Amino acid sequence: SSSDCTGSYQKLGPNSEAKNTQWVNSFSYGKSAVAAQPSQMVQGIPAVNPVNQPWIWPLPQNWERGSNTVRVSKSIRFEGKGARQPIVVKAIKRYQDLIFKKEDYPMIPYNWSTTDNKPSRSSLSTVVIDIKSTGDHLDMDTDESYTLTVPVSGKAVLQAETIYGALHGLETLSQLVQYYQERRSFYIPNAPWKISDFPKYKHRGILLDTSRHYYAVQDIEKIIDTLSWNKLNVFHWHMLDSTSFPYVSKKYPELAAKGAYTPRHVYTARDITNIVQYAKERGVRVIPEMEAPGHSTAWGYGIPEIASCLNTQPYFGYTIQPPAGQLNIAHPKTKEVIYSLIDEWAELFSDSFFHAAGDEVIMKCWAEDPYITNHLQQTNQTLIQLFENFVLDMEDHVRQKNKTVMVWQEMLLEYNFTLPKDTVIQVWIGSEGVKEVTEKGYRTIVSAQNFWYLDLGFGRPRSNPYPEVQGAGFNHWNRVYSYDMRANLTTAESDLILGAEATMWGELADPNNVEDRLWPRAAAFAERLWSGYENPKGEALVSADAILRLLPWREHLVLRGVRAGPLNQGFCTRNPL
Ligand code: CP6
Repeated sequence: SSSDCTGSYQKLGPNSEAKNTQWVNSFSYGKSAVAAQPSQMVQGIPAVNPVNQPWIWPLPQNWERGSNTVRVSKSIRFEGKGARQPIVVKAIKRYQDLIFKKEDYPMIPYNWSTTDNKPSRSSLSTVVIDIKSTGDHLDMDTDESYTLTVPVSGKAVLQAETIYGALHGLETLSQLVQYYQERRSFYIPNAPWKISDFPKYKHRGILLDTSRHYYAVQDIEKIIDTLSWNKLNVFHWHMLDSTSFPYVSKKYPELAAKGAYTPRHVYTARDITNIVQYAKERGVRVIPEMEAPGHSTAWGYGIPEIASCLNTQPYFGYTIQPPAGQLNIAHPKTKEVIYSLIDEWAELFSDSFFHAAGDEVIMKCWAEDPYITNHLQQTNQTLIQLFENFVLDMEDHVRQKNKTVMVWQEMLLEYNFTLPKDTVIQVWIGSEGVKEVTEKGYRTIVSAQNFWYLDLGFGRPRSNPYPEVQGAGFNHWNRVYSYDMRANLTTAESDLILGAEATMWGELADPNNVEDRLWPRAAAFAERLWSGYENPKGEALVSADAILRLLPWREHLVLRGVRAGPLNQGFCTRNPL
């Protein structure tokens, strides 16, 4: 029976009788499936009862609903001062389309036949948008909260502190609307609704690597759309790496001229400005990463004197991956170039965060470069001192632009450089790193490679640290969802977690497979970051419940044009029995 689809995610607890029959309003699994729904006990924390969840992804913090069905007018209007703010005007246009995108719902139609909802006589034709603050500034501390009420009759009200909260509210509203196939029209079931929502973590991002493989501007914009639908708010742009230098610098055009894969595989200042604006209109910050001084071979194609061990053959021992080459940290020209690029990016990328990298440098590349060894002798310093000075000067230059500096964990944990306390440390190796960084009192962004490196695909079977999580040896959505980045932290330490980023490194991903790699797994990640590990009542959010919302959410992403991979056999998402 269809219960097998969800049964494998369930941990049968002592209170496994779910008596609530409201489920039929929300899920299309057939009665037998729901009869088997357990209310779960997860490590002593009572879990959210799956039969009481709305079809919203990520799950809102607080929600109440009733038992009336309200028809939604196709000419739904948005009014109020908030609805006239330019970014909101554009969002309304998008959502007027997205709300009614369910006509061809591919699988899982909303299960109306079993609903015990009373039909409301009036229909919803107006949403009042009320936004407290004016302005459109977006950064990590932007208030993203919103409240949404949908009455049985009369106007719906969307209230938010900022336009960005209002955007999230529009997304939630779009998810409340369901298509009724037999009646060929759209309804919101379970009105009246009262939702008051906010994110658990402020920094909720995806890293995209556009150096190993190039992504066209439209490819990037499509990813940004999908981020916003999942209430993710950071696009970490890992634009540069050893393999190609696609940025067309104003001051040093030779870098892209020689370093890009082809003259067309580039990002101009105009492309960047467009992407930053596109993202902002969807509540997404764009944080640039200037990958240096490692992973930077391609800089040397345009300006050879700023590179060490350029294309050394064989590369083994000189770099993590080919081609060999990283920045010559002793050469004055290197600083000149890097500071100019920082100046250009500080303008183009308006965000207050700037990533100064520092990952995976290989000492042998510098230790065998006569330019560097001569310099070390003349200046009477060690290679590590030279490295530290280079890195701290670079970060200082970023700080002078009034930016918060982000770096990879090696800067603190491997080299123990004297980083200012406001530096944000991105952890990528393992969860031990989260403990070490926060113990030292630094703020952190977590990108645990065993769980949130989505470019690595589903395979790579490894020892399974969560045997109770079905399929956790493979990095499928459930494993992504299972990772608790607060593990072993004190409260003070876990308060230093600003959020997390799932990564899409580029060695094995390009625009042809990126959507399948990202979705729906990055949606599972997104719910952890937005909804957290427990709801405000202290009930755990567990995968056995989440799957009941994630299955339809994946279908929904497909409807919106995203090539999201399937979560299970089609059998599990077919029409109800
Ligand atoms: N590129 C850069 C990479 C990686 C890093 N930096 C990476 C390392 C290990 C894995 C995946 C990606 N490809 N510039 C590390 C931050 Cl498993």
